[in-house]
Amino acid sequence: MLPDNFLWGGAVAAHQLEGAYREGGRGISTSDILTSGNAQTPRQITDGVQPGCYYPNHEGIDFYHRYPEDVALFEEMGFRCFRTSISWSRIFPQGDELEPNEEGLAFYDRLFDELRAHGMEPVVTLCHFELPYGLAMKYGGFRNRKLIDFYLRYCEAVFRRYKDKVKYWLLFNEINNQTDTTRPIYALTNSAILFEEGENREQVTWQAVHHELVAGALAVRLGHEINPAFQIGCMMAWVPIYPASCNPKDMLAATDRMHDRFLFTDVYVRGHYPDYAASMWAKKGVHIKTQPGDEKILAQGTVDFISLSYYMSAVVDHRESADTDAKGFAGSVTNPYLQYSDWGWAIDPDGLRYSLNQLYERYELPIFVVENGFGAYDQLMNTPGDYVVEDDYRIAYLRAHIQAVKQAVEVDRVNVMGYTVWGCIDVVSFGTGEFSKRYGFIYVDKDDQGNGTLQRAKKKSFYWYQKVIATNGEEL
Ligand code: BGP
Repeated sequence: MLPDNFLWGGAVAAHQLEGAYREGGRGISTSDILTSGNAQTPRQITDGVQPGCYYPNHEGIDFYHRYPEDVALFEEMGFRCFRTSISWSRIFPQGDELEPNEEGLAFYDRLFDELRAHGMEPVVTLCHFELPYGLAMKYGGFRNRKLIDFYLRYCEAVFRRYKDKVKYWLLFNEINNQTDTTRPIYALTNSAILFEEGENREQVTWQAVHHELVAGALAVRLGHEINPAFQIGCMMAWVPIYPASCNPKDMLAATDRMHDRFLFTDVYVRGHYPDYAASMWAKKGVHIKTQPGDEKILAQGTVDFISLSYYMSAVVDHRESADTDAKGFAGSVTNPYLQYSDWGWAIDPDGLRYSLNQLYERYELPIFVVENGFGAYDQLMNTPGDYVVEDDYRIAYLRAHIQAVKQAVEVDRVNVMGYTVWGCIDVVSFGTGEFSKRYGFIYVDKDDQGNGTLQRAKKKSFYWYQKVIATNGEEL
């Protein structure tokens, strides 16, 4: 059995659903300059907001105005928690102001009050893929150490304001995405960095990572000073990397690639860089500039829990000749034992159980699965009844993954705090900017060009998840 206080719910991020991108004094954020793309064409980063370009996040699903209706639907499903993020540029429009924007703060007061009134614990990501664009333009993003102060000023403002409304906080969403320096969207969304022509991307990225780890540790300390009951966690994109064969060289290659992930959790949980960091950086030709006192900061600001997103696994083959262009995940070869989604993501529920075990064995800290879900093209039914989409494929994916969480808890004794389904209501896809890559239990009438009434309607999975929560995961 899962514990009675298991945090069932759903997850979203401000920039993917709020819309109202210039309302309430909000400044432009790094996600506002991303056009829409699709499975073949990547999203473009434009030079500021350009006339004539389509930016799907500007409207999102207009959650900013419609949240009461959505929160009522979440309550109907029985959510015990709801994970969203605060849009940093609603609070500090340019990022470097001395005082926060009251209108922005007031919006989240209303949202968190609404959630609590409907029985949901807010789980809040401080920085989910959007930083004030001003910080990118004026300071070069997190490559600049000054960003630590701006981040802390922002954290302090929201920690104090929502001290009695929010208990669970996440520092930086999927902080490890940026280790893939081949895709500039990650540097932009993780760190407000726009790469310059010819610069050493690894150097810039790992320096930014250091600043973010220091900023995160300081935020943990600050948060605990403001309210000792705060639970503050890191947030990782967790993709377990399997060896392509039992050739020990593949095993070593997999271990090596996992270091890109473990480095972050090692620092967050143990409070210091692991020894392998030095060889990783040396291999990449990276030299991290630190300041006296950084070590102490990291040691004193360790997290209370680990949170992660889990969608897929990947496979590494040590041979340079291997076809690593397979599917979904950079540098991965195809896994013949798994099925893939329409976007090439390997469907692997056992990989979730495996990951929970790996992390728990290593750290013995509670783990929160704050993202898991199935992006798919949904077909509206010709004659809708109680629901408008028969999404049995989504139910099958979620059922298998929840089963995996249960086995991890019940059989392997991993301490899992909760599980929130990504995109519990249809939102703009982060990776492609499409709207037709849908994850929701709730359908939103909108297409890839931005047309639609934005009306909400239930899918079959809505009723399924309602039953899952009502039985605390016993009926899947
Ligand atoms: C994670 C992000 C989310 C999200 C999700 C699904 O990387 O934290 O913001 O959108 O993945 O990805 P996508 O929208 O690209 O399908």
